Amino acid sequence: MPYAYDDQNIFAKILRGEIPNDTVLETAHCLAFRDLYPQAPVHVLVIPKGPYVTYDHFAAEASAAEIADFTRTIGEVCRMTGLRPGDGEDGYRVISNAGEAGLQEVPHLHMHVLGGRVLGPLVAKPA
Ligand code: DGP
Repeated sequence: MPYAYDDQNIFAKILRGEIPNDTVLETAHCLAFRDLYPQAPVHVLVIPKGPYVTYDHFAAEASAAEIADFTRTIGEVCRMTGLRPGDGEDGYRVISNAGEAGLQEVPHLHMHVLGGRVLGPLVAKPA
C-alpha cells in the first residue's frame, strides 16, 4: 500500500485547525504556510488539502481541479514572496521530498518554496 495516508500527521492537524500556522495563502484546494524551521529567508510550504502522501500519489489520484490549483498556488506564492526572477530576490527552488531516500519527515505532500539567498547545490554529496 504505497499510498496509505496517516491522518494524524502534523499537516493534517494544521488543515483541521488543531495546531496554528502562519498562512501565506489559502485556496479551494491548497494551503500555503511558512515552515516552522526555515532553511532560507523565504521558506513556504504548499500543501494540497486532500489526503495525498507524495507527489506521485497526488499525480496519480488528484483531480484536474486539485492539480491546477496546486500548480497555480505554488506560482502565486513565488509571486507574493517576491521570489520570481527579476522581481527582487531573483529566483527560488521548489522541492518535494518523498519517502526514506528523500528524507520526507511529514507524510502529507508538500512543496518547499525556498529563496531569499543563493541556495547552493541541489543535493548534498554523500558523506
Ligand atoms: P520534509 O522533510 O520534506 O518532510 O519537510 C517537513 C517540513 O515541515 C520541515 O521543513 C519542517 C516543517 N515542519 C515540521 N513541523 C511543522 C509544523 O508544525 N509547522 C510548520 N509550519 N512546519 C513544520
